[in-house]
Amino acid sequence: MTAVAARPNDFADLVDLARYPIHEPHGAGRALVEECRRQLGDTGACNLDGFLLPASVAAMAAEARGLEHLAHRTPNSRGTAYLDAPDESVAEDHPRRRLQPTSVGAIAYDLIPAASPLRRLYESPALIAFLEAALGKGRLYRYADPLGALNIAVMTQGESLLWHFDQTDFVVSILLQECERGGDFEYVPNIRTPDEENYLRVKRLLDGGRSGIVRLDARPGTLALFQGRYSIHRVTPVEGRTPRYIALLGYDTKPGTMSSDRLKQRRYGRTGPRVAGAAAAAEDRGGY
Ligand SMILES: O=C(O)CCC(=O)C(=O)O
Ligand SMILES: [Fe+2]
Repeated sequence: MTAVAARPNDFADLVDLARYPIHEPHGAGRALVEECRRQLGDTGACNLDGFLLPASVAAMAAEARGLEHLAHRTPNSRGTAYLDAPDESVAEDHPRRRLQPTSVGAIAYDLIPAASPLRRLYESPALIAFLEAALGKGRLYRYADPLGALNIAVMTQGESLLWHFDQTDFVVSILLQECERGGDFEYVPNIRTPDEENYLRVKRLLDGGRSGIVRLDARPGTLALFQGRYSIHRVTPVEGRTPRYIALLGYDTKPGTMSSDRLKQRRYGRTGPRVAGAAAAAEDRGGY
């Protein structure tokens, strides 16, 4: 465990600390930490409903709305469940070759203002200390990625995210705004293991089978921990005029982790600062 002191004032106005005493993972928050570990062990996911106080959900959703026009969009893309190029050496209907539609917008970290409450929560050492306790993977570090470390995914009417496995061990997300219908996060717990890809089950799922699918029941303000490397997941098509906003908080067990330039280019449409002004603003915050 780290020796980071609890600093509840980092986010006492943002998080419902009475319900989720995350600033005391070894004290009042001990039972919460144990519950998170149990849920993660059982299903690979843990949902903290009402994690954010209602006023902070509203403030963060309003902030996302104000930044939405800056989101990089990838309309009408297609990808495989493994987020790799399709493998031309296998049969056409093999999961490693199957392309699925996917479409999402992403607001990069460097576009989220210095005074943002979401940024303050993400950059708080006390939040990391809680996540270290809840995930039990030893020390955690925020991503070093100036674009992807913290980002907000925006999905509008008709957009969906393909069935896929993550290339990271876990994701921390906070739903900021839900859409009117659809936009559900669905997953199949542990459909593959480190030793068994289980292509048959993955193929059945890609063919439309519903066996084993669980829906993660998130509401605005829910913090979710999700281990997506072995549990395939997707977001169903968004319906209605209200966009779905979800904040994605990136961590790794090693310091200095960056996403590849290829991934940055695809998700954010660039690999470096957006404009000269953005670079200067980043330096003002002490750089990355
Ligand atoms: O938007 C979501 O709820 C999930 C996002 C996701 O699976 C991902 O970014 O890998
Ligand atoms: Fe994912």
